[in-house]
Amino acid sequence: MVERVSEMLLEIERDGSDAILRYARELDGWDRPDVELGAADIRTAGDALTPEHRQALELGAERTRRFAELQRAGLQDAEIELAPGLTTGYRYVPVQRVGAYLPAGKFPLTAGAFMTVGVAKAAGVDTVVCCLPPGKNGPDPAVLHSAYLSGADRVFVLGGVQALAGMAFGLLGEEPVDMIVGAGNAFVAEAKRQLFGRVAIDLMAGPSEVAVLADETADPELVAADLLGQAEHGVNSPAALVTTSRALGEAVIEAADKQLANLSTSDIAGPAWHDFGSVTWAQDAETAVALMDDLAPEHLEVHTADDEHYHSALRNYGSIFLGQWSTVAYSDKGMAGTNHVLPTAGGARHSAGLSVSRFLKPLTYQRVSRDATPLLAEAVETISDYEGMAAHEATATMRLQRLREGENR
Ligand code: HSO
Ligand code: ZN
Repeated sequence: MVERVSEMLLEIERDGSDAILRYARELDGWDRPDVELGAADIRTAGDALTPEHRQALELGAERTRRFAELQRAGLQDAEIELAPGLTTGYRYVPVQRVGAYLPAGKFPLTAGAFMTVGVAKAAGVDTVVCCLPPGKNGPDPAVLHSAYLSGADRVFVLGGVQALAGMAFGLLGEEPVDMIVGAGNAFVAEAKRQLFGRVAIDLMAGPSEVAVLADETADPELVAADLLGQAEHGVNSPAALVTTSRALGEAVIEAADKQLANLSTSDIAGPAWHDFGSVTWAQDAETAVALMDDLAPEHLEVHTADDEHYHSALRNYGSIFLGQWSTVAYSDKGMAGTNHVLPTAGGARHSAGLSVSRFLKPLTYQRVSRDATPLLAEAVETISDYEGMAAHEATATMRLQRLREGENR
């Protein structure tokens, strides 16, 4: 697959839009002359949905935007005078062009648009281009409507490697994007990995994960439901329970089996739970925290008598859900406002999920006054001299000379 993707990328870069349209025809079955949707198609996609569905999506778009705005407000430009006449600072500047991939897959995950397009727009990104693969009957209307609600600037009905190539190389009448965000199938992930460097990416997402930390006060049926709720993502989706209560652990195993028997997606959640599920007993709260921090799950639920204790003690997770009333699906679907693009496979040990800050560059500046020159220039002469960098040294020396000559420029 690595080779196939790299061949496709090279070919598309060489042949441009023609190659993209050919792949759209061959791989996506899209045989219209154009892959870009017009403004009217985008605006009216929601007409195919029920009013309740439209309302739910509007709520998700709005909450996700408000949460992103909160984070944006927390990122303040700042300045400090480090020494008399030496002023340094930074200001947050948004990335100009972002490409968002909205997958179709076995489930049309509509909230993906809120998390990528919506958050990029909240950060102030000028242009967000979206690609979504067509299903049997064209693009999914709910995904399209979500893209519309999130403020997508241009939408292409394009999937897979050709979509990522089109965005990164700037084909189809688009300029190249600076960053590609959003998850897709294995080919999309591989294309994203190969394009990284040429463009920035959000993160490399593995199978979706959930972990629950529960004590004897937890409701085993809710815990089991929430574990299966994410096991449903794929047959290799890990779902872990860490509990300080053996009885609770046993009750959850029993409840999960019962629920699986009636779940329409048990062909996915069942194998995931049996092959990648786990129940671990921890002898005390401290051990439970250590086990969880080691796991560093994408989603972490806490169902205990003292959730806030765990909230302050835990350090490694993508997003945490506090108390039995807070379930992962609320964030997944955009209802909680938080981003569901989160690190998997232990990535939470070193990174956080996608947020407005990913689209903002804290650009630094410095302003040195004439009077501050000796302070900087003499030290730079000394250091450059030691390093043998004569041209660097000269930039400092010349300024000291100007100063001595009494120049005011
Ligand atoms: N849990 C997925 C997101 C999602 N799940 C959306 C359902 N809908 C990755 O965080
Ligand atoms: Zn999910």
